[in-house]
Amino acid sequence: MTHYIDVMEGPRFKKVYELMKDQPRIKTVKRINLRSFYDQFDFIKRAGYPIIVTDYGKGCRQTIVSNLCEKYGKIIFQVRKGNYYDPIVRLTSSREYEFISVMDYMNLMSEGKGTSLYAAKQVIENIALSDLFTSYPEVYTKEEFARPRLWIGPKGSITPLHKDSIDNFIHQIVGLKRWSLYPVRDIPWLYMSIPSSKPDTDLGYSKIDLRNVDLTKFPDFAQAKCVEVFTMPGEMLYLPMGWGHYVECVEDFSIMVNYWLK
Ligand SMILES: O=C(O)CCC(=O)C(=O)O
Repeated sequence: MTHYIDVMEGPRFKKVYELMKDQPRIKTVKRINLRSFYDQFDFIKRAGYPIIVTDYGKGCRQTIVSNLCEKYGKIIFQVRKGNYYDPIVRLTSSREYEFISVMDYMNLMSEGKGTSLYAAKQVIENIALSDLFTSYPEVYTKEEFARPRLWIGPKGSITPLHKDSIDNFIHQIVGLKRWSLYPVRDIPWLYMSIPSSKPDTDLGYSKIDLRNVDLTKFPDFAQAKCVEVFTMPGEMLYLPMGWGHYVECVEDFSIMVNYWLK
């Protein structure tokens, strides 16, 4: 049985699903170095599996925090809070956010007080990538990427289960994140739907709360098989379009920048 026809009918996802529906399963995500990633990218892209680059570049947490406070302290972050994580709420438009200056957010973090606030997906056009110890992946031109996004969060920050509409390059600069990845072939079992605010998209949000899965409500989820992986400081995860993912910060402080294609 296929759930949520809308998500299966996304303009690009439909083709990706046809290509990947018989893709052999993997038990772990392969790790390679940056040179091999660049050399083999055409093949990696066609194969459609996530891959981790081990030497994309570590950052110094203290330097990043002082750069952010001293140079960009007045910029306003829109941080996730409250009902944001409710899988049903996120299919509507009433997610809760708070607006807070970079300086105030970083101060709360260093005092261990901002534990329920996740500065996720921040647009960082005014922040120099070099101040965050990161740079664009060299597999496409800069113009082919959307604006990079910054994700800063304390331990326990999560992003609920969803799929993106485009390939993603995720640079873990500081801290550790756990990724529960679901291959494209399992999307029909993830009870995903297109958010009402974004029709005609390849995005998909799941109704399942992975922190507490209710199999009586979502029985077909039992058929989905997750590949779990941790991203460590200095690593870059290449996540092909259409893979479902649920993400959790598992160390006290995570700093990550991601690069979606346009
Ligand atoms: O790191 C996170 O919390 C979520 C990241 C994510 O979902 C993405 O980059 O697509």
